[in-house]
Amino acid sequence: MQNWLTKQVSLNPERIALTVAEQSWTFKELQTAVIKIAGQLTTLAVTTNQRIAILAKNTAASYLTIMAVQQLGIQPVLLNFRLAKDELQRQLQDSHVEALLIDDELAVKLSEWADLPVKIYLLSEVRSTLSTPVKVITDFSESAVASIMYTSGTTGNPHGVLQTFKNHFYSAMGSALNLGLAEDDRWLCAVPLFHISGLSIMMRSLIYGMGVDLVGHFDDIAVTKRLTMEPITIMSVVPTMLKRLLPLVPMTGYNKKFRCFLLGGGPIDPTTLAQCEQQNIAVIQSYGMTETSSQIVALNFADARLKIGSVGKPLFPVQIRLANSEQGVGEIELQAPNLTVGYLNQASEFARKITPDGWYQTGDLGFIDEDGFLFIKGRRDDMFISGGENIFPDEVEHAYSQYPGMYEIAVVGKSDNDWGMIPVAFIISEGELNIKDLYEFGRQHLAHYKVPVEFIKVDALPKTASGKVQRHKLRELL
Ligand code: S0N
Ligand code: AMP
Ligand code: MG
Ligand code: MG
Repeated sequence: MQNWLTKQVSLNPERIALTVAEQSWTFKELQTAVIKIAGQLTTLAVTTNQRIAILAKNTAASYLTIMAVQQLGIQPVLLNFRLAKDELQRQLQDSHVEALLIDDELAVKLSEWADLPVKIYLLSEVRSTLSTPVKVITDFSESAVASIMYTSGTTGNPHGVLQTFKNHFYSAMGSALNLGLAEDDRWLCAVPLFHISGLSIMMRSLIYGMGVDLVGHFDDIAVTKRLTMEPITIMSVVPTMLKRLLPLVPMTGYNKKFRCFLLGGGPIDPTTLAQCEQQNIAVIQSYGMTETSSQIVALNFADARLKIGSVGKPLFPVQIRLANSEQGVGEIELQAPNLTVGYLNQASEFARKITPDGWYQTGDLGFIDEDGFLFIKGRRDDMFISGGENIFPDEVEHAYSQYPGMYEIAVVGKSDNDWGMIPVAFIISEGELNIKDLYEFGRQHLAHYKVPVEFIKVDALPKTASGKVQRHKLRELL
């Protein structure tokens, strides 16, 4: 296919492509700004490598820079700014990047990150560089990698998910064939661009010719104001965001053009969904993952009220099946053109998740009702989700295994009204460990959302005959 930005400029040059606070860019203006940044990156000679890492908040500068990198045929590696330095370092090493672009909104962390094994540039530095004239790529080849995002696994080591242009295209198609497209659609993006929840909005914008309203920080009051005052039609949310927004919905609802919240990224409680129904707020629940470049299963407008709690039916390009289903619940497996082509430099890790007959094993458990609607029923492994961020207990336990005096630690998720789940640790230690020190240690080595909020001292951990900790028994204790 022709470069989507070039194509969109030829189709809809004057349409609004991006709005950030009070500033807007048409597709033509967006292209001009993006090509300028592409030229500045070229001057800085960071464009000789196949990949460039970006660590950013949702700012106009980062949005334009991700696009600029793609326009040069380079793969942006999108990093989560909430990660600790150790975690970022592992991802930078795994992806073999040489340059890291950091958004100025994160400049306060610069001294902490200064010794990361890469050359660091602030986006303002890029912006003040002379722009070399550049040729952008003419085609977005289907097999070319458009973006890379890291996800962890049960073993705790991160995998770089390769998202191709084909993956993004089919993901956007699946979404549009379900939600429909309105010519004046404008999608509010408060979910991070470093997650597929956020980046998929940018990619849909290029494919649909749709406006994006980019929000830098999720502030529930400010977002409510935007949803009310601006002609925004759709907003992607994780459950934590929806729960914060609900009490603030104005009596008269949002602006007249508002169509729905697209909800995903983790399980939601039935009470919140019932409340949305009562308040007449349309919520389209969806199920997807980084490996599928966003949702693969979603409700539609007609069924959203009838099948509350379900994540819907597989989108047009997607097939799912349940494996080893006991009493109707089994692991969700899928085939789809938006499934990643694999993990960067870790082909065998990905191959392990593909069945002999070619289906991808998600690790999620589900149930399909008599009408074909999917209900998510937890995980095959111990992963749990806090505010849309995945937490793998092994990773947290591994970090703490280095802690002086710690004999054993087992981490499980405890349900929490705001975050969905929060991490709690059971520990066996030599003598009393200082809780504050334990907490601070975690914050040094792990993203803050992964740090246990409670450390419970025990004499023994429940184990199987083979010595594996029985986390379900610990969860029962909570
Ligand atoms: C929920 C968010 C916005 C909360 O962050 P907030 O309020 O901005 O926090 P800060 O002000 O930055 O910090 C305040 C304190 O809160 C801690 N904190 C921040 N986040 C979390 C968290 N998740 N869990 C626990 N604590 C958290 C901070 O650490 C800070 O504390 P201190 O000072 O002690 O450090 C934010 O977490 C957020 O943006 N979450 C969303 C992440 C997300 O988008 N996840 C989705 C990932 N999955 C996918 O992308 C696949 C599914 C998908 O594609 C999709 C998903 C949703 C909707 C649509 C789709 C789609 O298919 O298109
Ligand atoms: P990520 O790897 O960060 O993209 O997260 C994807 C995971 O989030 C999935 O494998 C599921 O475990 C979980 N997830 C996504 N959507 C839902 C949903 N609607 N209900 C329950 N879990 C979900
Ligand atoms: Mg994942
Ligand atoms: Mg906040």
